[in-house]
Amino acid sequence: MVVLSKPTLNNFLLVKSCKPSTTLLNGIPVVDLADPEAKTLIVKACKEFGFFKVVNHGVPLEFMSNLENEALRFFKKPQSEKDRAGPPDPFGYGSKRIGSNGDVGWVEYILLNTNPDVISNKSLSFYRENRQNLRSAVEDYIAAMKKMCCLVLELMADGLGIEPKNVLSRLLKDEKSDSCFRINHYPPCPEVQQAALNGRNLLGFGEHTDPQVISVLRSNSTSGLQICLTDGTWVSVPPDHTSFFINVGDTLQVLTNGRFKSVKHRVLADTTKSRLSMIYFGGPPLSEKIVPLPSLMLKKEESLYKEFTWLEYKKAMYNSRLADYRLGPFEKS
Ligand code: GA4
Repeated sequence: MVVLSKPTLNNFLLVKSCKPSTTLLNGIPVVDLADPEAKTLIVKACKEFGFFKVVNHGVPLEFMSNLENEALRFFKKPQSEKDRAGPPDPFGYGSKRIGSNGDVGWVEYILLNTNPDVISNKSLSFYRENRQNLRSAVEDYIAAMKKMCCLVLELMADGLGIEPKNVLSRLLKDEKSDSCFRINHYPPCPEVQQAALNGRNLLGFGEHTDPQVISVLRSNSTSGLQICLTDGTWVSVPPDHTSFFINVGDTLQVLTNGRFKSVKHRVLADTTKSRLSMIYFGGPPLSEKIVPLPSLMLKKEESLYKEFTWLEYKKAMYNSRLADYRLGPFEKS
């Protein structure tokens, strides 16, 4: 039994209900990784949405459901046991609080860093408290996500017509790559109905962009994910437990000098069904300078951003609220 103490709706973020338009609902780009046109479709999707769905990815469904089942086993544990892997520092188990600057959501989660050399104490204690099965399921899954992200980044470079092929993927392949992995569990929230009656939705995870280069999300079949289009409209993304969803992160926006936009997204809570999502965030090494890729820049094109390292960006990010426009202070005026 999941014990997230009863929400008093005032304590949680409520957002105005929005009816997504059906035409846009079906308009989320889908990329078949085996399609020879994949590189072109990826670039188009990154420019127009900062978001796309990946099919024909070669990751067996069983592989994803194995981790999903292991994760559910963890979230079903008594609260006191889960709390032993928290509070997040930022890694470890967390419930309702997101980050350390006052953001909350109707969610419990586990956040892990992926580099075995610099694995945090909280990640270690999470693994220690849990069955070996969970650790190997997480590690195998992360390895598969890293591989898929690198393939997507290589197709991206190809689609952008830049060289070398690994100009983006090397950031994740680097042994010091600062990537992380998150499993979010959104328990059903009956009080959502009450909020809906008042024309409001309850947030599972508030709007934000991902700070890293690229993120890949897989969820069960419960809806909730919404993305914000460039015109500011929010649209619901129909869940698909067999596919992956790719997000452009802030770092990739800078690397492409704004050609690709990091996508604002959020998750709404559900009345009856629980949602489980797993997200791999591919990040560069801490010392990496985040500047537009020289091979992409046109003659006389200037960077839209001041120079910064991933470490500097991370420091700023931990001082920010979830919904902040984190790239703002790094833009050239
Ligand atoms: C959003 C994307 C990832 O989930 C995350 C989040 C991180 C955290 O939960 O610790 C942050 C958030 C995320 C950006 C702003 C800060 C930090 C919570 C928060 C309020 C793991 C990440 O890398 O940045």
